Amino acid sequence: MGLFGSFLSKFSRNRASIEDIEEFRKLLIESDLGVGATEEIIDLVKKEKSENLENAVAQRIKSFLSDKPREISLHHGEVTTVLIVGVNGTGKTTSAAKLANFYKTQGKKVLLVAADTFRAAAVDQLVTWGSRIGVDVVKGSDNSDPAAVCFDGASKAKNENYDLLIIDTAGRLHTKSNLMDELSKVRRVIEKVTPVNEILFVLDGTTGQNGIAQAKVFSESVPLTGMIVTKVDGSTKGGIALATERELGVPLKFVGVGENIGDFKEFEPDDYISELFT
Ligand SMILES: Nc1nc2c(ncn2[C@@H]2O[C@H](COP(=O)(O)OP(=O)(O)OP(=O)(O)O)[C@@H](O)[C@H]2O)c(=O)[nH]1
Ligand SMILES: [Mg+2]
Repeated sequence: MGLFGSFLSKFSRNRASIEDIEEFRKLLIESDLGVGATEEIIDLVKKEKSENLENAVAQRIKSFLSDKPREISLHHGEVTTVLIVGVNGTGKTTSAAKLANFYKTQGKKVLLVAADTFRAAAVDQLVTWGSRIGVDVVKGSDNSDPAAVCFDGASKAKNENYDLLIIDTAGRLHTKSNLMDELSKVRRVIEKVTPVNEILFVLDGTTGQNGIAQAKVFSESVPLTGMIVTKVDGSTKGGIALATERELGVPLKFVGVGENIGDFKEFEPDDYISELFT
């Protein structure tokens, strides 16, 4: 049984001691749930009748979650455009490829755009994924304007009736305002061709509380519609994504659980909570 669940079942059997509560608090903080959520859960543990405790904690965690849709709704006969954004190294390119594969295996016609034009290696990385999964990739010449590559990709997707257009952007530090402006420009330019339906923020599950600040700044430049949390393998449970969703109301949509193309799933709140408890 996981630590979280074993604490809760202990608390529902016996009165929680001060030491146990402190240990539980430490565990919640280490899981990156954030101070606010941690204190709410600790208060429940102190107050709730023991036989209701697990249910009460599950309900409380649910109350942290957004009620915005988690599914990407594909519009029949039109291209659905997804922009992938985030700071450096969080797993954007891998997630773009995973997402492309996810829809390709559902029979959708998917186009990828390599808009990280600063590094030839970044373009090659996406092109390699594209050929492995059998998805077309649009790329520009080295150091070309990312917005121009996106424009070309959007035009191709629209003219050639793709179902889904997934655009991988360069990693950018949220503290660099010129890079954040570039992202707004990319969005504006794509929207000359077709609406941007989804802007997914890729959050590294191992990044700690700084993830919230990153997401906040990105959301000031472009309207985030969802998140992908990555590297939720090993001991990481993705608590930072929950904390970010609680703070910003941006729904977590997908979870990356490894480096392989299939290590990817839709986020299911009920499954997530029951995994915490088992
Ligand atoms: N364990 C694990 N590794 C992952 C996951 N997603 C991505 N990675 C790894 O994280 C590293 C960075 O992934 P990329 O997809 O290149 O990240 P990026 O955000 O595109 O990076 P930049 O373009 O440089 O900003 C690679 O070694 C990936 O294999 C995941 O879900 N689990
Ligand atoms: Mg990349």
